Amino acid sequence: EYGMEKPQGYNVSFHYNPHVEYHHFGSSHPMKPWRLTLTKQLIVAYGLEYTMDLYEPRPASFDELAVFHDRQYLNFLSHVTPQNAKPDDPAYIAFGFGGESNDCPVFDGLWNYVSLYGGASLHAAHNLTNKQSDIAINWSGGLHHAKKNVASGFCYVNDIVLAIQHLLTQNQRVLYIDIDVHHGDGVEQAFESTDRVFTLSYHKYGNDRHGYPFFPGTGNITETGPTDPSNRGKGHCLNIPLEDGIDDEQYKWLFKTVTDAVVQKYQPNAIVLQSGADSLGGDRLGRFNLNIKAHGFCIETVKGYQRPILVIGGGGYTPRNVARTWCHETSVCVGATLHDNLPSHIPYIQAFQGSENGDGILYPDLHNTKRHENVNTNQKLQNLVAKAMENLRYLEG
Ligand code: TV7
Ligand code: CA
Ligand code: ZN
Repeated sequence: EYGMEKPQGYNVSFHYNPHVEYHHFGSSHPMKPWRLTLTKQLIVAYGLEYTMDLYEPRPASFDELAVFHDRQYLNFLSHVTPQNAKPDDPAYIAFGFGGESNDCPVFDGLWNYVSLYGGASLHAAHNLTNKQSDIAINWSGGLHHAKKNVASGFCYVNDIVLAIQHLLTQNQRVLYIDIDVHHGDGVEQAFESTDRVFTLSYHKYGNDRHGYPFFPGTGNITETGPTDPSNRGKGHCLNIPLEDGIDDEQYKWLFKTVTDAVVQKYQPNAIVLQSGADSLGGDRLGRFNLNIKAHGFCIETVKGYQRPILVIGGGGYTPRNVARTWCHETSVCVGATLHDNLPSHIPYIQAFQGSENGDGILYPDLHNTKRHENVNTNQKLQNLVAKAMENLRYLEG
């Protein structure tokens, strides 16, 4: 009778334009767009492409990006090339380029790159508002540091802000959750004066032994948005600052306790989840000790809230583990279980072979306390949760 019923599944869509892969920030730069090639290859090798609607979105237009960004800034972004760039030009510095760190280099095809990842997040957001998808995925997006007229921390255009702005046309309240190891400052700032977006970021916070703050240097527990009670955004932001080496059990407990409370109190109509993979153990820039399944637990938890979800990428600087994590999380979205042995027909299989690279398996052990000793005690995390709950009391009015 009911045996042939379609299982209660989710409509998942995957938004990806493979042209993003062909862009290079420079050989020594940690941001490697080809991590997306590896990710797509794992997804295809596991057969996950047949479980989702696949889209190859067009690049976003100047006007679509101008919904958030300043036109002068976009003018600069759309015309600057490595050949015509003038690093001493005050506009160049003001727009976040140059400086000694060279976090945001001018590279060939920059405008194409930013419009491709921006277009993919916008297309994914449209699929949610059209109700064509329950979960829409864009692993090429999640560039949370970009401001309306400044590039910052490898981010030029803020695809997340643009996607949330679109979601707000059909949803009264949007919850933004950010598990990248860095603070999601650009998204927080963009929506600091509205109560229609709640931003929640988990990140490393604090100074290193030389006294340099971990980038971008903001996101302490005390930072809850504007303090003026007449500002509608007051209290609609929560930051969870963490120290080096946090492990799976601690992170899972913390994530579930705090996020459950935010969802219960804020009652969002849609959720945007930035799933930066630099919070994994073994990341080139990260400081945590998380394994892939603990990172994926956050996606599982958010899926359990049964709201439309936009899942986007972000950081992630050890490409083989970025690919593993985002492949695993794609499987979580569609509700599939993957075998730990990688399928053999992966074009860049060498990237995943050898004891250093994870021995041909999907879920290698990334916990390494020699690399990052865990200085988060359970007591400190309990205090943090208590402060977070205190901050949330503002939502009760
Ligand atoms: C979302 N960390 C982005 C994260 C952005 C982090 C930073 C680098 C870095 C840049 C390079 C490079 C690097 C090995 C690492 C304060 C400074 C840093 C003095 C030199 N290698 C995301 C941005 C962060 C660029 N920036 O959240 C070219 O690391 O810490 C900083 C800024 C300025 C002064 N300098 C140190 O994950 C996508 N940058 C190699 C080449
Ligand atoms: Ca974060
Ligand atoms: Zn990051």
